[in-house]
Amino acid sequence: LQIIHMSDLHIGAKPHNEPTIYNDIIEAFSNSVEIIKQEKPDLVVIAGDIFHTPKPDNDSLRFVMAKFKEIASFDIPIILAHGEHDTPGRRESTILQVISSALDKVYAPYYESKPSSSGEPVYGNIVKDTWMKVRGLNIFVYPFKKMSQEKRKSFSKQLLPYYNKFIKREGGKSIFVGHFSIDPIFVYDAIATEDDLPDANYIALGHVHKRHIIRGPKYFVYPGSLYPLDIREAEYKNKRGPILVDLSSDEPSIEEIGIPIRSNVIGDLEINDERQIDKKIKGFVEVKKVQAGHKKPIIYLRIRMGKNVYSRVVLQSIERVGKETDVVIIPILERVGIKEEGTYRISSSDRNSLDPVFVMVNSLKIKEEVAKLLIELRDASLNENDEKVDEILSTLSTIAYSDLKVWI
Ligand SMILES: [Mn+2]
Repeated sequence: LQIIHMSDLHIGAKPHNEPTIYNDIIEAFSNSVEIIKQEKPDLVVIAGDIFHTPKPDNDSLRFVMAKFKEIASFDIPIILAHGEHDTPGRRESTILQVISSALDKVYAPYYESKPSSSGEPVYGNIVKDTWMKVRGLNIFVYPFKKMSQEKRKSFSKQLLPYYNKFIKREGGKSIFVGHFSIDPIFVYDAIATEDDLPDANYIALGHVHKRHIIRGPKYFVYPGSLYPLDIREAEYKNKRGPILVDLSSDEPSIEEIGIPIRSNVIGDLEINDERQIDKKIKGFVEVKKVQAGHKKPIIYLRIRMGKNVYSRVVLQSIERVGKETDVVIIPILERVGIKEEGTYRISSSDRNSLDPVFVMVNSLKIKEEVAKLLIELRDASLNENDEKVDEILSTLSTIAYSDLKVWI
């Protein structure tokens, strides 16, 4: 009993509007499908964020459907879990539901909330609705819903305990598939802890873009993003590609299958004099190009600009050098040494920089209280909770009013 587990493909993403990355992401999935055709597992599980957006471009959609058809032609079923990127905010069919209704052997379990008349717990029904049996294996797909962080947490607290009842009652082998982060793997938006995870033989997770493989007491894996989507992910030195899980014996065996990925490198340069920019950048790029071998690298170039250097001049230089060396250079500009003029820097190694509240407070110079409300407002509107939207708007206007009073 073998499973290929992947997640966070983000097909259709075009970070920094860079076609090379768009194509690389597609190629990475293509190569993974070749591995699937070689290994011929009993099942393929993709644990969310197959697409980068709920309505992917037609080329991405056509490509994914062709690849799924190829896999299905080997009589291998595909289980798709929904992630935050491929689930629409409105109540409408999801792209994964569309695909699964069009293709044989492709399943995308989805829980549609039904009004409960009695107010009785419906969690048992949710588990039942999103539970599948394929080749004797029980597959539980945790439902993904666009909800606020708090709601997601209380939902998981109530729903997760139900899985063990079903797992025990059914017996045999079982896997649990979910798209969420857990404490302590990724604390910031965790909705549960490792202890809360069901006692399935294997737990196929998605959402965390850095690879994590945990072999016992619970066996769970975050395969991570298939291709680095930004400078932060370019720093992850893990293998990329499918995870091959063998459930034949008591303890699952977990194997990483690497696929070739273009090297994504990070460079740091400090520029204080505009006259030497081209030479400096070119020298750096040439070295990285040689190190990368046969396939030209993608270079995330972090440039610390001195006081008298114009960002426009730096960007023009990068464009020139990129063309000349035929290398994709993604500039990340930071201003140094003029803090007093009101500029700021967010270091990517700073854990806090992942926190949207921190980013908003520092970049927009707003109160923490307001930043939190704005994030809640976004969640409420995604969730189409009109009541909550009104409530937040009225709170915001009160805060703004009391702020104004200080100035009047
Ligand atoms: Mn993702």
